[in-house]
Amino acid sequence: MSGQFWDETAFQTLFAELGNIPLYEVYELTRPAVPGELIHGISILHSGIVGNEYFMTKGHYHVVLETSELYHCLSGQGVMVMENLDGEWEILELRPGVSLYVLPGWAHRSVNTSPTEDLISLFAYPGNAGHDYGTIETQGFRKLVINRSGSPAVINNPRWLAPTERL
Ligand code: PAN
Ligand code: ZN
Repeated sequence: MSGQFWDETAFQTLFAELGNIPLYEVYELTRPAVPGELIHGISILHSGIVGNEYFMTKGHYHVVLETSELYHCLSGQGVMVMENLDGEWEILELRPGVSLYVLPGWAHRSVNTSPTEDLISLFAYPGNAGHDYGTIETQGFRKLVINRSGSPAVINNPRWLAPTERL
């Protein structure tokens, strides 16, 4: 996750203090990479803060942009940050019992906004989806979710880089 948080100094300080601790864990049943299969599993995103940014997943597009994903929150509280290559974005709440659909073509990242609890979600996506981490690594998400006086707030990502070329 180095380079993914807005406050890289805070990330490096935490890393130096705690070592290479996992911010999140993913357990999934791998299935053949074909459209008829559903890869599914559980994501456990721990609670914590880097600078004033909540612990979050790295986030990605699917390599096959036409593939979608279903999330169902089992426990905790958080949000799903989503955006597409046309510049649209959306941030939806995750709380126990909420199902959330990530549309084809939308990058997605989950963020744990609880001060104490893990954010635990079940997910399922097509076997052929694949993961493109590079696009988000390079340009980031347009929006960040930060802790402002104890509550989540959405801000523009000051480090967001517009793609020089659109697909
Ligand atoms: C999820 C994610 C999981 C971890 O299974 O892979 O939440 O997030 P990152 O992959 O961004 O590190 C999913 O969206 N699969 O497609
Ligand atoms: Zn995905």
